[in-house]
Amino acid sequence: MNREEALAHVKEVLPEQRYVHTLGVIDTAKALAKAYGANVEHAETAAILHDMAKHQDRDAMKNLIQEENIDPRLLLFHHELWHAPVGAYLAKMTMGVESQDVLNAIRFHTTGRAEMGLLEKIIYLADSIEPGRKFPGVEYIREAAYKDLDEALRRAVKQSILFLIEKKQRIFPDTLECYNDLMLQKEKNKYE
Ligand code: DGI
Ligand code: FE
Ligand code: FE
Repeated sequence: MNREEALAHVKEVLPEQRYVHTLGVIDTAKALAKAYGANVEHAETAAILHDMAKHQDRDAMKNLIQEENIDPRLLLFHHELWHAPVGAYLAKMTMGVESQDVLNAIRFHTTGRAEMGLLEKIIYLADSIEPGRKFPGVEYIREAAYKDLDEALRRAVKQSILFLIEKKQRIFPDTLECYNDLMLQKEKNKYE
């Protein structure tokens, strides 16, 4: 599956607004990949496909998580989290994506996790700051994006956790582990 076919597929399965968001994530992810020396083609593939499962049927996603031995804790949390691991599964099974880096970037783009790889960080951040994103605090994250990837990520994860607390939603363990790990790296750097 080449880039054009993948893009045509997501255009087909996503509403216009989500497709436009995806185009923004592609541009931002490619720019970040260039800035930080990541594989630009991998960044582009992950960006194109990151939300491919966003509009999948909820029961179908639930069944897939159960049948394919995807992290069962997901089913105890908000269904918004499901499209990321389900997207990674579909990218592999229906789009022929083989790169584990690309699959992990799709899988963890919503929650993050501890010890994220470079491509995972880039896709998480691109999803958060693409030009269509308008939430309060997005400028503060954008300011750091091309200067200090981890600092930008800390700001983005913090914003996401604060948003969930405001909405009185539970926070998925990977999200908290992502935040803790980024803070630990910062503390380590301070004392080095
Ligand atoms: O798919 P997008 O809208 O582009 O962005 P996304 O994949 O980051 O999904 C964002 C949604 O996921 C948003 O509604 C908040 C929700 N979310 C992210 N982390 C958590 C979460 N929801 C819960 N309950 N817990 C989390 O840790
Ligand atoms: Fe998403
Ligand atoms: Fe997205």
